[in-house]
Amino acid sequence: MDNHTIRVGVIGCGAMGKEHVERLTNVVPQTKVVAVYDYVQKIAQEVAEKYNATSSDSGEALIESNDVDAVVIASADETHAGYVKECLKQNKYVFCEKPLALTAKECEEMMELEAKQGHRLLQMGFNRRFDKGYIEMKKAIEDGEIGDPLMIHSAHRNISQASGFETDYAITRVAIHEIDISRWLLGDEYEEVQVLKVKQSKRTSGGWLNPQLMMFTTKSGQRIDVEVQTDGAYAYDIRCQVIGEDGTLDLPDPAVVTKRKNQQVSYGLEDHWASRFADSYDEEFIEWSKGILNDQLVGASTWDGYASCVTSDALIQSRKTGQPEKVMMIEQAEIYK
Ligand code: ISE
Repeated sequence: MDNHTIRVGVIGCGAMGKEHVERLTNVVPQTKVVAVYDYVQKIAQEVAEKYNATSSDSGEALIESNDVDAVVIASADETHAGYVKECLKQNKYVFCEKPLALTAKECEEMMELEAKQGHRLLQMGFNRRFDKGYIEMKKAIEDGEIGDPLMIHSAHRNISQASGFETDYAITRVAIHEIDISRWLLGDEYEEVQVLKVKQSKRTSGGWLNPQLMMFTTKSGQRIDVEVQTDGAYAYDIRCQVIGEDGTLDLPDPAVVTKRKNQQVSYGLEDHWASRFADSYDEEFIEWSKGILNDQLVGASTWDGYASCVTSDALIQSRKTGQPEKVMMIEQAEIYK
């Protein structure tokens, strides 16, 4: 790595991985994709050819390569932990899509490795922290504009899912964004979580539970409700309303023209997360590259990945028991404070 260009290797060339390769090449000024890997070799070779990169023989070979300064992990969820640990052992910067791992124990191992290296090396793919709307809400909260925040009402609605979707994914792949953004907005950790039963939608295309209603209580007693519709919703629609002592804050819809016609006012909504949050995905990588060059990452950390993993586990447990479940976390290491 020279002072200006970070040579990046991307593991996983599915839809998300390809989009990241594109933005690391054409949007982020300080990065260049030099290597890619996908378990489907043909896909990796096509991407490598298009972006003038090398197609690596394995994820481990890509991480080890002396030509790669930093790694982006956008492969299948169950492969994240192994690749992250490899990067941390080698003191390489790494960007990991959610979830960070499938078990809290693996996140703990990662935090140990990172602490040994003595500085933050990992940024999680919690892109909403870079969305203009959420940033403005956080600032308003921190500036005391609505007094003490008391609760959050939120909704995460999807039109459809890729095949193979399962009930747990509503937590580990979908609500995980609300798990992260709510604790980020409120600056607090969770005490207890619960999944409440709700009448099921006929518009679900598979056998998984949809919708699900999730409740969170923070350490200071704030309550958060998250309605999760993973299939059959009218649009990709993300709602977030923070209720404070002195006022409320609403997440804005993306800027679009409103139409007045036939005695009605209307405006369009997005159909997919990639377009709804496109700007925030760009921004998270721009900030990641600056963080690497200054050795000071600002996005969500391994600790945040761990917190979302422990919270997901407690929610899954609550769905099974029908009871509220405690969120039990270890002590936070110095490098995340
Ligand atoms: C996807 O992985 C996301 O991150 C989206 O925000 C979520 O809405 C979608 O359901 C997930 O599959």
